[in-house]
Amino acid sequence: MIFMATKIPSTPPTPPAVKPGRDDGDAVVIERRPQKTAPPQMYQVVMLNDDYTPMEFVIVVIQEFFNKDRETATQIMLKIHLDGRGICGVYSRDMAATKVNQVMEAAHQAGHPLQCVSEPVE
Ligand code: TYC
Repeated sequence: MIFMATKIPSTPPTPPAVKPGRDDGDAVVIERRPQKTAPPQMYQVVMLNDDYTPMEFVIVVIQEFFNKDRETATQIMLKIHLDGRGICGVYSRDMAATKVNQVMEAAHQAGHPLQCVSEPVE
């Protein structure tokens, strides 16, 4: 036969005394572990300056393929023109490669030497 306690004890059990600053032995320690899966490496699509591609063509390409408004596209184009290179967008590796191909294909079709590369973000 199984007997079970049916009464609530009149005095609740007193917790064991814990010396300040000491572990009482029952503490649950949750260890902070480093994240197991690193976030995916992202890639920036960098456009390069040249002396021949018309500024207007670059602006339109940046608007079309990188979804920038005309104002932003113009600023990016001018940065490339002045600095030699500029970031048009940051994407997953596949998407960055697609953007590079789209830009290179459009430039080739139009007969411009515009160059574009993708590189891992630091
Ligand atoms: N330097 C070009 C010119 O003066 C304009 C240009 C800007 C070309 C950006 C390429 O990625 C580029 N016509």
